[in-house]
Amino acid sequence: MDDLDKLRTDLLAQVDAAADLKALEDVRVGALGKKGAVSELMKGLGRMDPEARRTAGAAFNVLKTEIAGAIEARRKRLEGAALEARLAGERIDVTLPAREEQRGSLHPVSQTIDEVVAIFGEMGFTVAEGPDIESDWYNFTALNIPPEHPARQEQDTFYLPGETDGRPTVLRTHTSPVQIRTMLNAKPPIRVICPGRTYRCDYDATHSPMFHQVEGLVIDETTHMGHLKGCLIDFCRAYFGIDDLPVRFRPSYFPFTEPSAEVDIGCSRAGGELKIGHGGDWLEILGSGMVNPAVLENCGIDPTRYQGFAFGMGLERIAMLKYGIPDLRTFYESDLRWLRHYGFAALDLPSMVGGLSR
Ligand code: 2NM
Repeated sequence: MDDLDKLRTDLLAQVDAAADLKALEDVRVGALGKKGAVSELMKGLGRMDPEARRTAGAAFNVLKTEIAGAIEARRKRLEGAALEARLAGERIDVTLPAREEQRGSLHPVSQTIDEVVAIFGEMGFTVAEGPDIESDWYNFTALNIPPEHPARQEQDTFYLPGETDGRPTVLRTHTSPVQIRTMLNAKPPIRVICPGRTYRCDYDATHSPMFHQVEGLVIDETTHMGHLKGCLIDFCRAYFGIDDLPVRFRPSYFPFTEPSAEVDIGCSRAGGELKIGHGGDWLEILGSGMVNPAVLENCGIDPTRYQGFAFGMGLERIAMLKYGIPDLRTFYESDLRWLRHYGFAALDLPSMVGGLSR
């Protein structure tokens, strides 16, 4: 039985020495597997005489049970240790500060549209929209822009292939076609503003082939130039947030308005730096005028009964002036650092682009 004791000691030492589950399984196969040391002993029982077989069999079974028990105990230890190691590796520190959430904000152009819409919304205007692709009748003819006018030339206007309603097709060069459509479809009184994309063949630091405009239109029986002046003075002061901002109306010419006036606001250019407000200098900010009776006629509105005023401004331009943005082209470069810098905090109000429509 010395041999059996030695085997027992040897196998228990192997079990103790197994450093991981894989090594332990090798030990199990070497001891209890089909050709394992203990199994080989069992096979020898058949060659013994009955008396010896009974004693040896009992001893082998005790050994087998002991080794199996030791392996099982060792397996539990190793599994526990493996779990501990995994948990330690996956431990997270729940007291660490949370990562800051990346918040989106409205593009400065959208925010400026919202601001302008909110100001005119207070005055009772609704928002009207129309297609970017127009026939030259809506974009030029209805607006009393003559066939030989330079704005109609290919140098200034994007003409698209094909005709629309039997007329040349253009990308609208202003949002005035929306006002033409409004006059054709609605009865006065009319009070709309039309923000949207516009297109002209032009590209430098202050011109982009695609840019945005807001135009406005008011038509009623008694609307006169005093309304135009009051409305636009209020708008300039509200938009720039200066209650006593100087506003000046300077005679001008547009085919679609008569009389026409350019609107300037007070500013100072002392030391080469532009400051909006008081200062003795003037800065052009929008165009305006009383709607030309010929335009009313083109839109089926009786000019002997109705009159009105209209105005238009470049959105990027008024955004650049208010927020000190020096280059128009940066509006469309999608540079995240620029957008974060000028992309101000999200408004409390939901975006009103398209949201004040009738
Ligand atoms: C401007 C300046 C002056 C204008 C006129 C019209 C319409 F359709 F009523 F005739 N829409 N927009 C207008 C008038 C636009 O932009 C500088």
